[in-house]
Amino acid sequence: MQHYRAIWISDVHLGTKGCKAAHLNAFLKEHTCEYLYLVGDIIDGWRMRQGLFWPSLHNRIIRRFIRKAEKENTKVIYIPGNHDEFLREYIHEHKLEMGNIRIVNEAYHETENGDLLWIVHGDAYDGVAQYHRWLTFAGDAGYNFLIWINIYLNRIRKLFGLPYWSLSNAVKNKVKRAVSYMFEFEHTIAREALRRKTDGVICGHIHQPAKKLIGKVQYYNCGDWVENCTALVEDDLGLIQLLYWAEIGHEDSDNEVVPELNFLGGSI
Ligand SMILES: [Mn+2]
Repeated sequence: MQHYRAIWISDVHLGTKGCKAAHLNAFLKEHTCEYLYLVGDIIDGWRMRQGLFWPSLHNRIIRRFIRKAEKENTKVIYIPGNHDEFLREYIHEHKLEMGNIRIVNEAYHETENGDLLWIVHGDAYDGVAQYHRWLTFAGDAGYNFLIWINIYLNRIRKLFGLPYWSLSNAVKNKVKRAVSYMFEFEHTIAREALRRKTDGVICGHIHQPAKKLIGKVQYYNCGDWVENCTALVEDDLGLIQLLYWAEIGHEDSDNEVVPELNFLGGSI
């Protein structure tokens, strides 16, 4: 059992096949904290509209959140994202409280060493969401498959006297745009954190775990529990670290459902 002052997770996407629920369940079981921030896209309401996928393991995650609030006296702060925006409707006068669980649009957190952090999911600061799917796709086995298809596609094009067309180059261009998209997002958020006179920002949304300095602002991104399985944690001295479940985890949480192909319906 490991204790932290605060834990931040985002982009769990419960209700989708891609959610690494077994890993998250094990992570929550082994960690306690004073503050648990759920930084958006925890429940995927978009996917649920297309037919219900809700294994009991996903229920267990929800029960763990409630259990932490009730039994471990953890203050749970749920900040909805764009995929769980249905919860935003419940936020009257900017907050909804149920015992130790609060639902708010955004929050501020003061670390043990006095730094003020702005906590927000981040979709409001996202210009173009679509490019992201290409980035997750590129590192994938799907990329090799694309190149293979490309060979056959061009044989057909040649048959019809058409010039060579590089599919993989087209994908690479998309990836470049995805990288600049993320750069845009991170800098927009950091600028806003500076405008709000905070020392840093903790967000999610782009499924890209990060802990870095952007100008004068500490930029943290929780990452996700679809691919990266990451969490941000604050220790008792106020030090914030980015944890990768792959590095701290155990093999017994390995029984996972097959993830969905990200590029088909991947949206953030
Ligand atoms: Mn999102």
